[in-house]
Formats: sequence, C-alpha cells, structure tokens
Amino acid sequence: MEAVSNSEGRRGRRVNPKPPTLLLTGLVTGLAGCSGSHSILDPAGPAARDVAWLWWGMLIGFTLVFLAVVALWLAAFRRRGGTDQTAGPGQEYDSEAARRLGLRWILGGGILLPGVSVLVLLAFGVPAGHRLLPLPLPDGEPPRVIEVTGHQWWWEVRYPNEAGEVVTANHLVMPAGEPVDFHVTGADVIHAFWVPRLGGKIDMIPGRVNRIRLEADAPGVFGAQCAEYCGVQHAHMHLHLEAVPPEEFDAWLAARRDAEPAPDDPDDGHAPARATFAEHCAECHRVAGLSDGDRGPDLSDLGARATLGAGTLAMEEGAIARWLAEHQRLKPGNRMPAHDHLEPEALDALGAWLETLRP
Ligand code: HEC
Ligand SMILES: [Cu+2]
Repeated sequence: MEAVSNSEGRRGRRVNPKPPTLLLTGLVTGLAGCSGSHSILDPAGPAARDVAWLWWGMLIGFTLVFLAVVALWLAAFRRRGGTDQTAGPGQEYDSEAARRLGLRWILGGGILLPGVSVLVLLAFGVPAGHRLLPLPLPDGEPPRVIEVTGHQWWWEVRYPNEAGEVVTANHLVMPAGEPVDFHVTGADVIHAFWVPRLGGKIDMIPGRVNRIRLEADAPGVFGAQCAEYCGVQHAHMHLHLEAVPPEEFDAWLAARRDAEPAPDDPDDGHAPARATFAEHCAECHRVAGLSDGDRGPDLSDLGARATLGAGTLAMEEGAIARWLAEHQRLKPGNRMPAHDHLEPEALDALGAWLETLRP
C-alpha cells in the first residue's frame, strides 16, 4: 500500500517524503560513511584503528544503555497501572523497603553506572589519544616532519630538510609504514587537518603550531579535508594525500629539491605565457626560478598535482586553462581574482605552459 501511494504522490507537484523513505535515505547516507576515502570506520593506520575501536565500543555500550533505559521506562509504565504502586506524587513512601529500593536506584543508576562508563571510556580513550602525540620513539630516531598550513581555501605543504626545503600545495606525499609528525598551523583563520582513515583531527590555529603523529600501514591515496568551518569555500578545501613506499618518497622529495628552475628559454614557445604570468600572476604565485609570490599556492610542480583548486577540478588535459577561465564560477568567492580581462587565448597559453611545470 505504502509503495502505491508513494508512486501516486510522485506524480503530484509536491511530495512530502514518507517516513519509510526518510528512514531509508538516512540509513543509506549513514552507511555511505562506512567505507571510502573519508571513512573513520575504514582505518588504514594505528591511530585511526584506535579511534575506530573506540567508536564501535561507544556504539555498542551506549546502545545497551539506551535499551536498558527504554526497558525501565516501559516497566515504569506497567507498574503505574498495577496495584503494587508504593508512592504517588506527594505521597509518603509506604514502607522502609520501598525507600531503600529507591535509594539503590539513585546510587546505582546515577553514580555507579555513569562512573563505570566514564572509567571504561577513559581506559580506551587515553591510550588512543596518546598514540597521536608526537612523543620520542623508543628507538630514538625522530620521525620525519611535514609542515601543513591551512589557507582560505587551500593547503600549503612544506618538507623541511637540511638539504633544502621543498614546498608544494594541495597535494601531500608521505612515506608509508613509518610514523610522520605533522606540524600544522593556520595562515588566516582556524582550519583543521583531518585524514579520517589515518586518524586525527587537529586544529590549525594562526600563530600556533599543533603537532599530530600519523602513520599509514601501506601505500594508498587518502582523502584529507578541512574539518573546521573556515568560510564560504570550506567544503572545497580538500587535500590529496598519497602514502608511498619510503624509497619512493625519498625519490619524490629529491626530484623536487634538485629540480632545475623553470626554463626561461625564449624559443620554447612559452615565452608569451611567461610574460603574462610575470604581469598578472607572479605577485601571488611562486614558480621556482621565476617568481616569489606567496598569497596563492606554489605552482612550481603544478603539472604533477592530482587536482586543482583543492579538489575542485580533477587534473586532466586542459584543466588548468579551465580553472583560469572559470575558477570564480567553479569555486565562487575563492581568493584568486577573476582574469576575465585576459584573452581566452592568453589563458589557454598560460594553461599549456603551467601544465609543463613538473619536477
Ligand atoms: C591575488 C592573488 C592571486 C593572483 C593575482 C592570481 N592567483 Fe592564482 N590563486 C590564488 C589563490 C589564493 C589560489 C587558491 C584558490 C583556492 O583554491 O581557493 C589560487 C589558485 C591558483 C591555481 C590552482 C592551484 C592549485 O594547486 O590548485 C592556479 C593554477 C592558479 N592560481 C594560477 C594563476 C594564474 C595563472 C594567475 C595569473 C593569470 C593567477 N593564478 C593569479 C591567488 C592568486
Ligand atoms: Cu575549513
């Protein structure tokens, strides 16, 4: 019957979703959180595993508490109708026994049960939190450090190193199978660094450096997302995080550290694009060897990114030119001014040149 009336209703103008539809939608949406690149229930590292266990423990524990409360509530209803009611509102208790029973419920349900629940939670929660702390490791070797700064609405990623710092944006590569310390801060407002499958999250606060230790069990691509509302484009603040074998990580880092500055060859066909860049873009963007702007993402290795605009566009042929022409429509309000005054050909040429920037 329900299904029939539903399909009848769908033909009308306005349909209020029926409770089963709502329930199903809620269930499906909820289940969608159980796997995928942003699921805390699909842990891929030791810290995240602790968090997932804690989550399941809390779900089971509190489901039991909920069922117990409902059972007591139903029992209370049944008693009210019965004859063994001992005291109504404003009445004295009939007997000493009933008074003692009441006291036992208050002590047990009001003090003992919550006390034990909180102790159990602490027993699991404190070690889980401890694992995220950047404490000295038993073997003494300090973990690698990656610095991440949240901007409205993009991520700056730095790899400090004696041999020279490497800077990139919106794309984080880390070694798998070993702990990594993330030192995070905010450039403008408070953001939060969250890699659901690895653990976390932690606030990125301007003027302060917070530290969190994360580890990926195995190579893979993990989604990271700003987890503190930071303005209109907060939802388009995605970080592509890739864990690779340590040797591959070292090679990745070395390729960027030792990369030749962007060629400035007048005959390579990109000279007009470089001139446009120097005039319209260099004040905000760095391209190693050409410019030092720091109000927007470093573009020195732009061609090697997986996405553009912090996850707004997938990187594919022509994507950079599309970003340059449409970014204020794709990511309205973002901090890069529209360049509608430039000819489409100039933007295409810029895109074609920027695509060649890869270590
Ligand atoms: C006033 C500073 C400013 C100017 C000028 C500017 N940009 Fe940007 N640009 C930004 C900011 C800020 C972002 C980050 C936007 C976001 O994702 O929220 C950005 C993002 C980008 C991105 C995407 C990078 C990534 O990793 O996703 C590209 C490509 C880019 N700019 C190229 C250019 C080019 C080419 C020009 C010149 C035509 C230019 N920008 C001019 C500030 C600027
Ligand atoms: Cu945010």
